[in-house]
Amino acid sequence: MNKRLPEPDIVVGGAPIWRGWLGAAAQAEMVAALRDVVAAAPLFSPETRWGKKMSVQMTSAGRYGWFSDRRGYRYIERHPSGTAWPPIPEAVQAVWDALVPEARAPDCCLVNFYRAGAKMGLHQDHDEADFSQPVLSISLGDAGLFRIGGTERGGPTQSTWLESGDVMLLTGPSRLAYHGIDRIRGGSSTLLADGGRINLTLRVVDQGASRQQPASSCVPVEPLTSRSIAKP
Ligand SMILES: O=C(O)CCC(=O)C(=O)O
Repeated sequence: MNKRLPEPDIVVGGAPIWRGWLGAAAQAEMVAALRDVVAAAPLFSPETRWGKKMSVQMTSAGRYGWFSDRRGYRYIERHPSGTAWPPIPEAVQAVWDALVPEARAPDCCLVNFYRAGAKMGLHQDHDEADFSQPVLSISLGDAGLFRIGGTERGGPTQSTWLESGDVMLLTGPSRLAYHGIDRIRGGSSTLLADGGRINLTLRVVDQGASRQQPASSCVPVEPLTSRSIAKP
């Protein structure tokens, strides 16, 4: 980790967490930018390989967006409507630049929206080409109970509430850790007028320039089993 960084407030399952990294004004600014993302690329509920709708609604910004249907989980270069994903908002990119300045630029910002009752089963973020690059998570709105284990399914796990403004990294030993969201604490934040939780994850999907290939051969188009979302 970069030596100039402030120490994280807590490390859970190997994942450093900076509590309240974003203050109230920065959170509001980010939500405003995300409204533009959602206007250009509306939220949708992906389907699992088993044909069940996920309880979390999603969209993306950047070159790639995360997508799932009966063919499996994968990154795609266009929103299901056919339009290109909008650019990653500057305020979001700025968090990456501040916390992981030595990492490659993210090419995907997955936007997850959890209403009360939504959750995300334990899974690995395993569909990116280079696991030396971190995944950076930003939480906004209602708190979410985050659970993280090891790199094998079924091992011991630890939990922590991720609150609005918290920023976390999946990096080093936690990069491939199983993780998920067990539940949302409705009414715990006033950031979003109608409640709910937004989670952003910035990711580097593509291979590095030294191993650059045409985009069509970098991004998996066949079903992937690695991101095994257990129970949406
Ligand atoms: O909502 C969260 O905090 C976790 C999101 C997540 O695990 C993912 O998008 O892969």
